[in-house]
Amino acid sequence: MNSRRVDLIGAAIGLGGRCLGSRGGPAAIRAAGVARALARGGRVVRDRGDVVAREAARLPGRDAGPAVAAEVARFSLELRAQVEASLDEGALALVLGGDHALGAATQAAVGRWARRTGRAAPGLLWIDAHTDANTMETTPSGNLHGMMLAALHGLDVPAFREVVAGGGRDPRRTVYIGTRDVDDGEREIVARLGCRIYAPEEIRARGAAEVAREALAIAGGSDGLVSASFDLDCLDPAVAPGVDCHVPGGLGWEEVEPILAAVGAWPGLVQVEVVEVNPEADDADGRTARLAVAAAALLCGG
Ligand SMILES: [Mn+2]
Repeated sequence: MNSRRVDLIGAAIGLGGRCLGSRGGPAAIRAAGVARALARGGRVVRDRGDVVAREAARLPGRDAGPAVAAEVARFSLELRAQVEASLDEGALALVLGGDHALGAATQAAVGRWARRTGRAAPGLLWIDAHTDANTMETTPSGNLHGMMLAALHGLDVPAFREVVAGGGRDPRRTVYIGTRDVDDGEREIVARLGCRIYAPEEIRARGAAEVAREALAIAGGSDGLVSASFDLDCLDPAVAPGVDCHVPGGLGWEEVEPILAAVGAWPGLVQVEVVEVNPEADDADGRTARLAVAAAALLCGG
């Protein structure tokens, strides 16, 4: 078992989502025992604490307005610095979320770390019901948690402009898994960029283990370096109700588990995150937070 250190970083943000509930995600995942689960798996865990988004006045309508954009940007620069520091120390950075807007910071941190150390941008496994590839022009909802991959892949999203600077990622090494809710504008963007999408039907038809192998080969490229972002809404809402956006037709835990295990066993894994846990929508017994703990343990090689 790899005894490499895991750095826990909470990303307490809900501003990028439909509601603010996801800001309680890191606390819920900690309360469900994430540190204990990682320690049981033989990992040395250091908790770097939470990066916390402040309140910001949201304008009615599709564009949440300048206060939200400014606070998302401020929060993201702080989170990006935490993840970069962790990568510089050779730890596996595990980020707990928090709405998925946090991905601009975490994935830009991976890209910046790679460039700074003379590497190509690592590949990215995006395990999510959504492609998160909208821009302000294409987004139906206006929610920033659906735009950060557009920004990371070089499209202009003003709120993330400074955050992704120097940290852009290679879309041909970005692979979506379990994705099934793609807006029209996103479909065009993702196809043009050349990202691979494994929808739930393909995973069921071919088997999760085979899809995981193929996805890791694409994302790994020639150097094998990858990061992984796991949105709990990849799972079916009947399995994981405690999320911000419920999309029917999702994967079962038995389908996601081998994928997370394969990612966690991948030697070139540099950063992972478990996001979109919304305790306000979860079962009374915290079922989704417990699944987030199990996912984190698998992603960290436990
Ligand atoms: Mn999602």
